[in-house]
Amino acid sequence: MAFSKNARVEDFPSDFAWGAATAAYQIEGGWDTDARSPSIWDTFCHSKGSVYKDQTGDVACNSYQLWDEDLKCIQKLGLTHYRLSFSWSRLLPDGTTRFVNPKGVAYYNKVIDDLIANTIVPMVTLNHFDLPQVLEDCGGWKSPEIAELFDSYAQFCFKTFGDRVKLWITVNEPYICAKLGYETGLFAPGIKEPGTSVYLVGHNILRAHARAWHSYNAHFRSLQGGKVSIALNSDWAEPLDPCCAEDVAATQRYIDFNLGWFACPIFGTGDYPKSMRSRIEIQNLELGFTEGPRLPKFSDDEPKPFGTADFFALNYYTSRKVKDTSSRPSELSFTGDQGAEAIIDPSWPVSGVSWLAVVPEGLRKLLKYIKDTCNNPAIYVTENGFSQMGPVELEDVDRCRFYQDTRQEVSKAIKDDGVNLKGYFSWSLMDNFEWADGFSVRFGLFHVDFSSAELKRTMYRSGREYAAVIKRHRDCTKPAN
Ligand code: GBH
Repeated sequence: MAFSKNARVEDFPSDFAWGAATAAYQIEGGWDTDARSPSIWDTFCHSKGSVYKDQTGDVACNSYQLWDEDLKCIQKLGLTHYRLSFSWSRLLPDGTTRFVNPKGVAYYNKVIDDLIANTIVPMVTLNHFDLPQVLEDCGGWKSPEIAELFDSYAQFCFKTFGDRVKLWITVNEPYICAKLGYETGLFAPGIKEPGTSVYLVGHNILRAHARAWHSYNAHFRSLQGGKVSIALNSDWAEPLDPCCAEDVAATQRYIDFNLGWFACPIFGTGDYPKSMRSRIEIQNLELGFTEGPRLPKFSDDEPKPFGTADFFALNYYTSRKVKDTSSRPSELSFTGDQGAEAIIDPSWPVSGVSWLAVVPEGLRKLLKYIKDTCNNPAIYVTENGFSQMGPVELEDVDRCRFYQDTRQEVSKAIKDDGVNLKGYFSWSLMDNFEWADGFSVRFGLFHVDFSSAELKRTMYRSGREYAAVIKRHRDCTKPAN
């Protein structure tokens, strides 16, 4: 019984990827160093009242200078994989390939080379929320031209780093980027245009992603042999009242509006979920909205998203109970279209931030759902983690428990549900700039002392436990000789 919480490492495939993830803006700092131009997050943070205590990522973990310290953290954990993102505006300060910043290229070359020298596999995200501000000034993700610009950036990265990087993520969490950036305005660029821009942005991200995947497929795959996907975040969801047909339908809608929005075009029908099309149509009539279709169509004149992922990249954090609200009158908004209210079950413990109800079994269920609805793809969990708020606890026993429970669920997904799970990346390698929550929320396996100039990294207990798991797994899968 005492060991029931510990997943059997033997249940994980011998080539399982044990990783941790970060994102450029959250860790790098050096926001105006060496020709880097501002991203929308620099602008957002520098405008007062957007982020907790007006904190910024100007310095963050200073990984632009302190990469060696990050590498030590990665080595101490014994990670097999490390997921990082590139800062587009560091590599291409005017957003285009007209000018390449050699210092930016040198920085990422060093990171990648050091990882490979230590037999750590890099997984690179091309854009993790930090769109170059110059491109935002021309319409950003709302502009149709962004797809081509993103494709050029992606091809530049494949060309420059693809001899060594074999796992690519085009865009991180299009759902969050579109909804928080352009619907609620809680994230950069802070635009509040409910019910309209969110779908346009989602659409242009899909177009951009599809172009980049097709470029890789046509021009790089045969030579470089890598894989390209897009990281989709999703809650798991269950009906508030399982006996209520409306709640059951609303739950499916909730998943459709979250995961299906991007997964259906890529892994499913090739189009947006039917429930999205029909709910938006109903709301248009209801609200007398006549200015255009809101949810765009995929054009026949350019690469389509269907089939444009070589694996499924899932970011999972939490779960919700869902209540139908489709007959409630609403304003023009994404949530009104969805016709569903998301509720945190009072029996679920909440970690740090209020949105993060701890539901490890939701991950197992979501993995099974993806297996069943997305044609049994190879899956990486590209993010999953547990936050702390308030006083630092280096002995982070709640986080340890969370990771133990999660590994247990993940091992069941592999062993009992036959999910083709290739790897798991914990969010995050170290405490970092947690977007609108600034430095008040800590997700790290390493603590970062933001009050000291050295930004000292110290392993949490959860980091020690993760290192032990990875080591046990390595020992038990080592070929005998
Ligand atoms: C991921 O987003 C990100 O990829 C990563 O960069 C981030 O650090 C990590 O999660 C932890 O948040 O309830 O209105 O306050 C996960 C998506 C975005 C979900 C923020 C919760 C809070 C919005 N998260 N959101 S709100």
